[in-house]
Amino acid sequence: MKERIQRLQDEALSALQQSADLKDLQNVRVRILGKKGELTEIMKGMRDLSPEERPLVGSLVNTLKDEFEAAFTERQNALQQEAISARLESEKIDVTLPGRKQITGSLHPVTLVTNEIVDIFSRLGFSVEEGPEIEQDFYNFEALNIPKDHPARDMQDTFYISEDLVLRTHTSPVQIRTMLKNKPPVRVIAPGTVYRRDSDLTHSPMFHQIEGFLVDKHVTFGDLKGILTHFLNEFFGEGLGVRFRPSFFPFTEPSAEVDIACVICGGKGCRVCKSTGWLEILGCGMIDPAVFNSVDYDPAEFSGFAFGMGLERIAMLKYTVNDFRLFFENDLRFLKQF
Ligand code: 2U9
Repeated sequence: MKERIQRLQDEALSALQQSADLKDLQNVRVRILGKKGELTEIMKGMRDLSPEERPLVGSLVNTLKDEFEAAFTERQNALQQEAISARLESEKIDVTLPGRKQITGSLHPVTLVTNEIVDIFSRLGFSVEEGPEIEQDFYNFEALNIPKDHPARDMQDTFYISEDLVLRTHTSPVQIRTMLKNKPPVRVIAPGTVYRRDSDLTHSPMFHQIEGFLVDKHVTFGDLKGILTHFLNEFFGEGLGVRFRPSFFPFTEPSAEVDIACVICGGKGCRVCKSTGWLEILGCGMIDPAVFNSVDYDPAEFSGFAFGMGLERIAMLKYTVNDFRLFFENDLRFLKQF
């Protein structure tokens, strides 16, 4: 029996040493200490031993068991360490390699000019208002003093959804909604998408506008000139040439168009300004009393001014973009330059 135990001890310890991985190691354990393991069999056989032999064999079995457990733990630790080292080796990363390029988006030039214009007017106390793009006839035309027979209402110029619903042709209905909700004084800037049935080299059926208006007691055309001149100097630079020319809009009286000295030639005359030295940049005027009547403001008590500009045109002049269609093509080679 003693020899059998001794043999088993040599065999078991050498099997542990030779096990190549953790699975192998577990198999050795089962083979020795499992339910039908060799050491288990020896222990079962102990009941057949004489009382004199039993303590000696018992002590040998216990020693074998302790040594086996100790060797098992040692080998297990060694194999686990080997597994970790192998994994570290196989998953090694070279931190000196260049990183993967992060592709970051950029703001669309129309968004950039919108943000800048909103910032300038925010500093003057204007707040931003928005409204629906599908608009009722009343807000888009009627309240703005655009009569039933006005050409702007023609099917040729406006997208009709039904007899009473249109895709808004300007952001002016936002101002009507604002005035119906608030009593003066009001100071609002309204950026947004607008739609017109126009599509050629310089027109898109969808484009962007920003309009502003201010209503209070004693507002004059002088206030309008002052605010817009300040805005244009902030946006295009100090000392910019600015001129106001008489014009006509149904919703303002008197009305004006504003020109700035050509941003390309500085006023000398070039292809962009068609040799005039000037570029038309926005429209404006004193809000027509008829508009005040439709929102229940008393034109005897209040006066105000309004202005509007096309944002694609502003972006073209600010960033010297010569083709209007670039704003709508979403070509990343163009967009990522901003
Ligand atoms: C209310 C009263 C008056 C807004 C105005 C203009 C002049 C104007 C155009 C510029 C180029 C539109 O994008 S564009 O085609 N706009 O010339 N807009 S006055 O006047 C208003 C607006 C709302 C209640």
